[in-house]
Amino acid sequence: MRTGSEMRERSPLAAPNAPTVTYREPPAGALPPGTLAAFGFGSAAAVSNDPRWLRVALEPLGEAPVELWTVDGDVVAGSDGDLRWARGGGWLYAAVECFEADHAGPEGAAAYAYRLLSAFVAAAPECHVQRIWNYLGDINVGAGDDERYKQFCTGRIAGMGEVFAKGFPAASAIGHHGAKGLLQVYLLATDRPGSRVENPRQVSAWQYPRQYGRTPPSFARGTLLPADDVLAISGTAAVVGHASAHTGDLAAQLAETGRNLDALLANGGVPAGFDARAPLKAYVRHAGDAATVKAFADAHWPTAPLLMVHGDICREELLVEIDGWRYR
Ligand code: 3EB
Repeated sequence: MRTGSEMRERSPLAAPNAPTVTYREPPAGALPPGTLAAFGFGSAAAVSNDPRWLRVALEPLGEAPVELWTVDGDVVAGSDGDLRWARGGGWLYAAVECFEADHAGPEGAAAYAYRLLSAFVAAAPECHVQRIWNYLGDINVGAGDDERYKQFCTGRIAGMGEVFAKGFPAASAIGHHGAKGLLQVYLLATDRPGSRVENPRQVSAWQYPRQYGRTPPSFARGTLLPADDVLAISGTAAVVGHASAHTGDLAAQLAETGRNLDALLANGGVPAGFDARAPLKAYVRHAGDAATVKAFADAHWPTAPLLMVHGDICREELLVEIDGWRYR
């Protein structure tokens, strides 16, 4: 059997395998070998000093698995103040948790988190950010341009350093119901560029018109990870063009979200649909809608692992958002 390092010596240009993302029973002991990151969801999830472990402030709706990112190769991990990281097999996980009260609100906290992450990634061999997740509380509180999500967007771009100048990564930004003022941001980066994928049914988020705030959201609809065998899919909702569709109608928003996902997969050149290797996450605004969301997912993608969490979507009229991965 060849080891990972022997394979890289034989073909130095071959990309390392992308991490596999799986939902598992919470591990009884130590994290399995090759674990780059592990996520527990909600207040009942374990806490750990392992820098690779993050307790996400989103409550699970139904089953509460642990999400594991696994790479081919040895993993080393560490922490530095509010930042934690792990690297292995050419891939880097980095996370920042902070409280808005220490940074004068959501804008300052976002700028701080992105500055820390940008500086860390810029100094790393794995300096190409592929995918990023953002969780903040009370995301829809505040009117007009003062809505907290919009303040977050302004801080996010202010804190984005040079590593984001090549183009934005795929992302999700979700409202949690956990500790007041907690901001959680974590990312996946690697040692070579991926390719951004946009959705032909949707205006690119960074080109949203002024009505959505002073600072358009800085994310791509998806990233094709090197070497083009995995599509990392941003939070996808019932947005058509730049407008929210089907206000107040969950079934219609789900159907529209499904069409957006289909269009993104096609544009990314990956196979249609979601299968057993394509874990999905659904962010559900009203816990009472979980059964309807699950029924939709079961009907459309019967074999795809689904994790549902209670989360607010960044536009108040949107009831559900879905993200995930599509492995070729
Ligand atoms: C949308 O399509 C829905 O601000 O990072 C989806 C994914 C959304 C990411 C972000 C926002 C973000 O505009 C909202």
